[in-house]
Amino acid sequence: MTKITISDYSIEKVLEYSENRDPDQPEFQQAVREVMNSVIPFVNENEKYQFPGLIERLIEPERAIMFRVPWEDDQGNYQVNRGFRVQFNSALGPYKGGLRFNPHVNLGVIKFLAFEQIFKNSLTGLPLGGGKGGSDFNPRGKSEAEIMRFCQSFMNELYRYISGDMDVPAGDIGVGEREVGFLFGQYKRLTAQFTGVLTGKGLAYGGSKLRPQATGYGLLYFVREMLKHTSASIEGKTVVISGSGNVALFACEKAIDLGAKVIALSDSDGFIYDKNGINEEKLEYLMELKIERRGRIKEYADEFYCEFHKGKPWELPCDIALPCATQNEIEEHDALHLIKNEVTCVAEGANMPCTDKAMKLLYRSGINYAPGKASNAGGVAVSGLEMTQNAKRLSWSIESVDKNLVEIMRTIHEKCLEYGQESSGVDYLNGANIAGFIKVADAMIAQGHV
Ligand code: NDP
Ligand code: 2IT
Repeated sequence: MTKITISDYSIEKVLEYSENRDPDQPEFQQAVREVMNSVIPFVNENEKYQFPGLIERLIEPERAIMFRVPWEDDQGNYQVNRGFRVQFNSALGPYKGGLRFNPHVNLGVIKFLAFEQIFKNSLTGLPLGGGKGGSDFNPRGKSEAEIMRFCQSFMNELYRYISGDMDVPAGDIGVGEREVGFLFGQYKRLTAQFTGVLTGKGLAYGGSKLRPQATGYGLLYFVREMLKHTSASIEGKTVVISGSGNVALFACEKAIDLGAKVIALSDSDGFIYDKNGINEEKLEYLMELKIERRGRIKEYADEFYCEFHKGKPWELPCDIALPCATQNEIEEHDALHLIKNEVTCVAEGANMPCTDKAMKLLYRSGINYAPGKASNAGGVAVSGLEMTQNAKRLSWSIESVDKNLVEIMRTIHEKCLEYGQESSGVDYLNGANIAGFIKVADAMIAQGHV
């Protein structure tokens, strides 16, 4: 096994070390590469961070839990899925991060998400460590009863490893308010404790106002800051959004609210292209379609006589592109289409939706590009506010949560400028990675070699 010596930090050495340890985790290696490309040059220039073992600890989860999730489907068949919780870093606070239920989930995917979460949570300024979990369970087509049985079985194992002061999960792909409700119910039954052990809860039992909206709204607040910095505004801009889940729909709502024209949304079947723009009435239909009925995006095209196409929406001309579906959904050829069509801003609602090559192409073409750990941090930020409200047994008003969210997104933007301002523009990736790293590294150094 290669060892990294402090006198010899190089990006290549660190990546070789990481890849040798987990060669079968491409998404995790991609996330490590993306962070280390910013952090290692910074460490080399700042002696304080040349602390023995710091980088090795940073890329090694404190704990990774894997467990069996047996459940029974509606036909009486026994099913078995795999559950995960990666508790990556608790230097800043209890592990915090969502749960993803999706057939593509494996240990490497959860590790990439938990790793990204460390820096994102650091950027929020709140006392949150980084973690993530989930299962390869596919919720698509499952009945409500099956979802509940699955969630209960998942929690039968997970409850041993979480608590309001230790690890606080929330939602992510395939896990929304319904699933959080079932998970919370089972946790309460197993422990007889009513605590803020999960966020994204329903309003009736400890959820925060605006938590469902927070990631999408926060994304648009961040985009507003990016455009303001170049003396531009969202008003009148054409926006393409991928996905039509929690993040995408509320990003769409806030974009419309701020005067933009949203012409596309998607799901894993394809995308709708509505030349006239999605208005409030159509958005109401979409919320009912995707959140209540869990239907397919194509039904929107049938309802409002617009185009539906298979594939991804990145060939559509737009000013602002907001990938809000999943990792690596903008590949090199997609980025080339966006550049050809003169997109001016790409901000990530999803986690790591751009491949390495796509990201570099966008940045080098002078496009205002924001990485998810900065631009989608609004969701976990309001989760942090939910934890505070739960601890105080209080519920804040919409106005109060929104004001906090706006301020947190503005501050994250400022931190990106502090470490990412270049003569040619803002390198938001470097800015976010370095600002996120500094706080975590300071805490890790102070707490010793643990
Ligand atoms: P949802 O499950 O609510 O929605 C996911 C959306 O993305 C659906 O429209 C889904 O389509 C689509 N999608 C999922 N996988 C694929 C795929 N492989 N190809 C094409 N489309 C796909 O999840 P969220 O909206 O919560 O999450 C979306 C992204 O945002 C994820 O990357 C998540 O990690 C990130 N994120 C979420 C936060 C949150 O608070 N929820 C916070 C910060 C980031 P279909 O219905 O067909 O599967
Ligand atoms: O990726 C994310 O930041 C989330 N899925 C939200 C995590 C949270 O704890 O609210």
